Amino acid sequence: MNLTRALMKTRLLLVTLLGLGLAAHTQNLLPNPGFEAGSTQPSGWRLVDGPGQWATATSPGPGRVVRVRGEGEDQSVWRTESLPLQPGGVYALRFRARRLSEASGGTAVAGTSRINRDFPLDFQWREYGFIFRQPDDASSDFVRLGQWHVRGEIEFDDAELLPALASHREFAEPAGSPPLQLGQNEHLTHDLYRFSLQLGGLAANLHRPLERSTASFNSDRWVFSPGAQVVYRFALPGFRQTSAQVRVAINHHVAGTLRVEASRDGHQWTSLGALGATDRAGNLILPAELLPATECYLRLHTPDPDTALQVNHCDYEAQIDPPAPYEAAGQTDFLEVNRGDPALVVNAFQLDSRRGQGEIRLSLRAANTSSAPSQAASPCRAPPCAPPRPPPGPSGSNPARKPTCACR
Ligand SMILES: [Ca+2]
Repeated sequence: MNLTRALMKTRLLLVTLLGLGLAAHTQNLLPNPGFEAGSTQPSGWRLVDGPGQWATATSPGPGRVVRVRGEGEDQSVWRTESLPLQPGGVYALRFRARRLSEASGGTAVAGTSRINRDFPLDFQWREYGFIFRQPDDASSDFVRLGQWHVRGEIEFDDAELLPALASHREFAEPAGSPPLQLGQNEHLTHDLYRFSLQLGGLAANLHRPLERSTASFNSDRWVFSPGAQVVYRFALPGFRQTSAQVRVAINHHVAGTLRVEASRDGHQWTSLGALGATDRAGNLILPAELLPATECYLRLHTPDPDTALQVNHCDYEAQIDPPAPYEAAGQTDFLEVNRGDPALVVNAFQLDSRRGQGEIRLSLRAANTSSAPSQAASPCRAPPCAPPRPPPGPSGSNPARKPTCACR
């Protein structure tokens, strides 16, 4: 298979990282991920909010699964105990799931207590997943798999939570300036830079300009509670932003005001405007005193004690000087280490596919966190490339996950 053609615009690579003479350990952060262990309930998981079942899979399958049952206007979830997730950490959550034959309406829900994504599911076992960035004020959290407003039953198996890394495309020009990075949904065209927020993709709330956040997230929108904030940093080394504007929209409003602010340093904030019950969207212009600048900060903030609103739109646009000598579309790649030497921690990586047809070069930077010296004899192995999604099995079957999954 031609690896270059197999990789999509957003590339995801799964690798095993081995130290010399050391066995590889699983990096899955979830307990009992296949739900096979336990006596009266699956070890490491418990049912909350509503009904469900630890069950044996129907039809040929690899053993036990967890089910949740809904009456159409309720929710029920299986959850782990608290996991030591890193504030601001990037994670990939993956699982297989299906609806049982009588189930209708509603959706499966999956994520942490702060980051959720809905998955409508169908009647065949399929693999689902997404990548997300934990809020910066969440020092620990749990993972949940469940249903919301389903009438009937759905079931889950083979859950996986892996730390992930993001890498953004680098551009060396203009000469003499630090490398310019552009990620997914960032574009540079002549004298214009654009960032168009897309929250419904594989990477959910993670984008290169995201600096920090304490808002929660649901499927394709930021969820603001009292005191929450989301800060973006639009850094364009080598280019001065001479004018800039942002369009922000509230998609759901119950109470409170969304304050939109800008800054040159991320500390001193200047108000651009406020959105709320009557003004749910607006084009806001950065004032002249903040420009020109090579980087601008944007803050969405809900300081009011009575706040409940959601934001699904945030587009930033800046005139730049000098004009870019090229047109550039950003790209973000993701890497997960599924097994490896626990002492070797990958800090950064880069995928380079511009070396010719059919060749992808993966460069890793890893640190040895143990006191013992370590030599990586074969530090990185990319398993064979797999199709974007395994072909669905016959209805009612529970085919085992493919043994390795390289990129999708
Ligand atoms: Ca199982």
